[in-house]
Amino acid sequence: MALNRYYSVRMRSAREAVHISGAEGIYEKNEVAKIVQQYTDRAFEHEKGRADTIRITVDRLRDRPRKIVSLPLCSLNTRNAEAAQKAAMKLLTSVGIEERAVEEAFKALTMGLSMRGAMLLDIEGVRLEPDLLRGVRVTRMGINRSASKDLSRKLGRLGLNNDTVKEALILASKVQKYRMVLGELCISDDPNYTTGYIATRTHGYVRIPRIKKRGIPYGGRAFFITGGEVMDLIKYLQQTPVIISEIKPCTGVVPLKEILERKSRR
Ligand code: PML
Repeated sequence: MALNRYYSVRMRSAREAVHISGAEGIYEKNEVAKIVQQYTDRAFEHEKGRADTIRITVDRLRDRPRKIVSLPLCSLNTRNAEAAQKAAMKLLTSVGIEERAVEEAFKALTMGLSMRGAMLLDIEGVRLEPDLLRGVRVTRMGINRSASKDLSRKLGRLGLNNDTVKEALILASKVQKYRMVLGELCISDDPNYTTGYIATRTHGYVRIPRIKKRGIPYGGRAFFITGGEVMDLIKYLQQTPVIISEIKPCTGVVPLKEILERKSRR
């Protein structure tokens, strides 16, 4: 049997043991050296400061990556954290997640601890991840060349063609592909990055500006999940290679009401 030609490339950088940046993708062998160089440059040039430790891991994938379609992307125009939280609440409860679960997630994500991975909550807000301090890291995801070009073009029209948005959309699309996941809430832990998002299969990837005040150095991700085997979900999130091969529409600001009326088109 021919060897799989895909490699997972992951980077994490830190300064004085404090996390600065991370990146990951799935690439063909002939692209790996160039990507390692790009990730290294990125770690050195990050606005949070120059990294003093950069860890890059390259693993050949045993399984062929599963090709998936991205979530469609749009933005709200929320004015402040209160409006952002209300919008997030409406989006998440509209897919069956209970208010108390969303409240629990906001509480945990804004209490001042940043976990490395995502927290898992059932629809009532009970935490399900085996390691409550580390959470669950989503890895083994990427985008192929033609989809990446298409995504850059679509995001470029919105002034959003940057690694942060691209990588968050790739991650959210992988996560929502698993049926047990009903929704995701993300607040960046970058103190200068105040846009978060909600992702659901019904509404797509909805960017939520001003979800936190500038200067707050914590955040994270919460995945809301419904009945099923949690360990199978964790295995999927951490080990199943997934590659985005098609990009759904990316639109600018859409009123919340319109998003809530939208049914899944995927
Ligand atoms: C992160 O990885 O820090 C979270 C990024 C959230 C991106 C939200 C967006 O601008 O679409």
